Amino acid sequence: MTTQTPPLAFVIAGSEATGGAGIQVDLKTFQELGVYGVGTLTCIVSFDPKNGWGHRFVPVDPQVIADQFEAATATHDLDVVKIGMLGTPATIDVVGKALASRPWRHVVLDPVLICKGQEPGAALDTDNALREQVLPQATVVTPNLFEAKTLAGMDTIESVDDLVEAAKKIHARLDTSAGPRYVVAKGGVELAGPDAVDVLFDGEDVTVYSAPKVGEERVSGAGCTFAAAITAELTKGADVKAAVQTAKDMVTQGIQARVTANTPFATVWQGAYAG
Ligand code: PXL
Repeated sequence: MTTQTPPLAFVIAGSEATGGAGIQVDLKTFQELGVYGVGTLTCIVSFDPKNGWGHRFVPVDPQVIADQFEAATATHDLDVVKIGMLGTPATIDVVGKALASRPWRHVVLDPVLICKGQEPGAALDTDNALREQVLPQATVVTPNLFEAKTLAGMDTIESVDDLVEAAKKIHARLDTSAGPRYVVAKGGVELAGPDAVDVLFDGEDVTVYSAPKVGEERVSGAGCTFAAAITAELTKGADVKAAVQTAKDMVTQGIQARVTANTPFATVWQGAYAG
């Protein structure tokens, strides 16, 4: 009998009960790319079908988050982690401290800033906590257009040049003393033009990734799939440039094969990725 150790990736994220976003997507993406997934749950989001599919949001107790992190990291030697939805300053505090308690080869941050079910007053506190406690620890950050505007402090992003400027501004907030840091700013369907454009800034060079848009509608789970695919590829030893290309390919194919449902939006099918 041979024993085989697959590559192991860790994700700290929320549950989205329909299977279309959050940690469900992260673990599916890891599996699709041949990576064994280990997950710590931060919150539970249940859309409300009686109420316009609004987000019902319940945070996991901070001590329970710390306990999950302890169990996961004591069981496995994990050196690559993806951070998804955190949701409250208390969650950000416990995750920020847990991250800082040990070294990582890569911390991939999908800076999920808002969830419709949260109190509006809490959003600014949450944004600030994320910016102060988690963002500096990230090696790769994957903001969408809205998150890029917020994190860069820009009013508008209307062109690929603006997107590059945002990526550079966000890069300036990362801790480059410990090694190279990367920002992947995603244009998505909201950035005008025929193509879905993403830009990678590594502190020196800009790489532009482009693929024809698949429709003009947002598809749920694209951001989660993208960051999770980067995480899986980095776990397997890819460099960041190549990991982003694989993630882009997987999301494009997953949107082409999207899963329609009773929600007003479709979701990415990770299983469509042909490699
Ligand atoms: O797609 C962003 C996202 C991430 N994580 C969770 C979510 C959502 C959006 O609904 O619910 C848990």
